[in-house]
Amino acid sequence: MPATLYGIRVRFPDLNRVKYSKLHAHVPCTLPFTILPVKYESSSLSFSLSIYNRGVLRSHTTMVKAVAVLSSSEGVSGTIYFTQEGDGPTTVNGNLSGLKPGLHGFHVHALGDTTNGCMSTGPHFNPDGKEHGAPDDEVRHAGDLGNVTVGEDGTASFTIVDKQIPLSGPNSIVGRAVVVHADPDDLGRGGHELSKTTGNAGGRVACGIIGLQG
Ligand SMILES: [Cu+2]
Ligand SMILES: [Zn+2]
Repeated sequence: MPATLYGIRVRFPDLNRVKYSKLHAHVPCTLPFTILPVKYESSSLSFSLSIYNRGVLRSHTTMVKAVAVLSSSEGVSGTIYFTQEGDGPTTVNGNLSGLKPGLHGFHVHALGDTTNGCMSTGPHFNPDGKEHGAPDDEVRHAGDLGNVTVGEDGTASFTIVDKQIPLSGPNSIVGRAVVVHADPDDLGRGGHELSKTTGNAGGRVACGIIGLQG
């Protein structure tokens, strides 16, 4: 049964006011919803979108973006971007350089504290008190993002989509840190005494604090 959308209201946090635009044509959509193309006029990439049907709020979506700039005394650098739409998974897009080729453990650690370099970022972010694991394991730390693969030129570009690292709410990773390790993460399967806590991924070669991005 087609419904009719009478308006779309978009809230831009950076403008601190509500913009309202009426659709001049009745737009048929199939319940529950068809996502309509909306032209975002804001330079901000964080926004919320509310869709009303006859004055009743029918859909509400927020987009949150965050970024971490990684650096280290060992010549490793990179930028990691995070985006989350509504309560969906978080997409992680990263670029790293200055690393040795091969696999490197890549985690969200609990603290955004770099007063003692990457050492003070705490353990893997683990709000549920679980053991270390692989990203697709039932038993894992929320911060367990597995490994990134570095090529012969020392760089890595990667995309990770994960459901356990939200950018808002009680388990938000904003204000925590991303850490790149010297060695591969064994994903809890290595049989080493550290496998179930850190994946035996070795030293912390670079890290960056995850901060909100406009
Ligand atoms: Cu780590
Ligand atoms: Zn872990």
